[in-house]
Amino acid sequence: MKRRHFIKNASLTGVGLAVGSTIVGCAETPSEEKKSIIAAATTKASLPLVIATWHVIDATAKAMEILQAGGNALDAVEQGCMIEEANEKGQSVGKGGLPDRDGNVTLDACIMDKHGNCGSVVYLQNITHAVSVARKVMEDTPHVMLAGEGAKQFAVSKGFEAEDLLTDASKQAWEKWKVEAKYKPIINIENHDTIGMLAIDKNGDISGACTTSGLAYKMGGRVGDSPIIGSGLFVDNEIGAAVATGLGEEVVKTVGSFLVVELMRQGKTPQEACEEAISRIVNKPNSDYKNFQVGYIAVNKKGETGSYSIHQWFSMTKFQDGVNEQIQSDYFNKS
Ligand code: SD4
Repeated sequence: MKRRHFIKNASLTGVGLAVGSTIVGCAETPSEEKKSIIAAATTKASLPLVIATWHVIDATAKAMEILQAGGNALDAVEQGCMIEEANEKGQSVGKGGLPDRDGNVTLDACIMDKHGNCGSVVYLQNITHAVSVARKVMEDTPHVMLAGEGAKQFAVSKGFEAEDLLTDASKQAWEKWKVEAKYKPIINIENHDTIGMLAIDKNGDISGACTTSGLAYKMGGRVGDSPIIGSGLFVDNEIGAAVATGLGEEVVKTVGSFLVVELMRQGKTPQEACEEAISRIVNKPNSDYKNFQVGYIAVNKKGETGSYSIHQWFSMTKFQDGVNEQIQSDYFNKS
């Protein structure tokens, strides 16, 4: 799968990337490898820009097309995420997402705009574009979150088409899983794909979105961090925005995306804020971090960006200054 592979050096020495010598993500002298990762992740802004979790260059390209045409960040993140929701090969998002243990594909998504308005859907079934339903919740209801059958009925009432989201490939994977049916609520490099996207438009306004089918073979009814405002996503147009991927339970327990934004409010760079939010997880007494992955990406109002994860193989896709590239994230567990 494309998102498991990394475009290595091209992105680390990326075209047009300025090395910000004042921006360091750790107290010790950074290694050469880390310097180039930090440099790539903290480019000074030229707007518009868009970043997303994992390797999703088609999605960031769509978002940038909207931004370049003078569109706003909210439209950009929605339509960017929709590319991955419709991509049947992505088995953690929208159509083609891996089901829960009972064979049901259930989606979680949210969206947040420059005014702090937000909408979210949880345990949504049979509707591919969960992110767009979340936007409708934000714009057309007095609520923030709709769940399950109510969310689906709302979507259908808004003209969304109900369809079967379980593709043959995902059904086959589920059938294979059922042979042993080992339930390990662990997300690692093999089963990530949730897309979280943050954009700043030409006016300097920020929006974000996040959409997922969640943890493969989860318990029926399980909801992760991705639709929880403050956990999977947070946008504060004065400060910046952050979005998470990985084992949602760990993100929820630390209100991760809100934490990253608040750390930026206190003066940390996006890179430093992502690193601190990861350290809150791994430094808990008895943390089992060796067995799960969490990754954050963030952008501040100046358009500086950062990304960090517990383990290797997390990446961010960034489109800025005409360059749409995958940037390998620095990570905590080097042992
Ligand atoms: C969840 N955070 O449901 C999501 C899963 C994820 O890549 O990010 N997968 O917990």
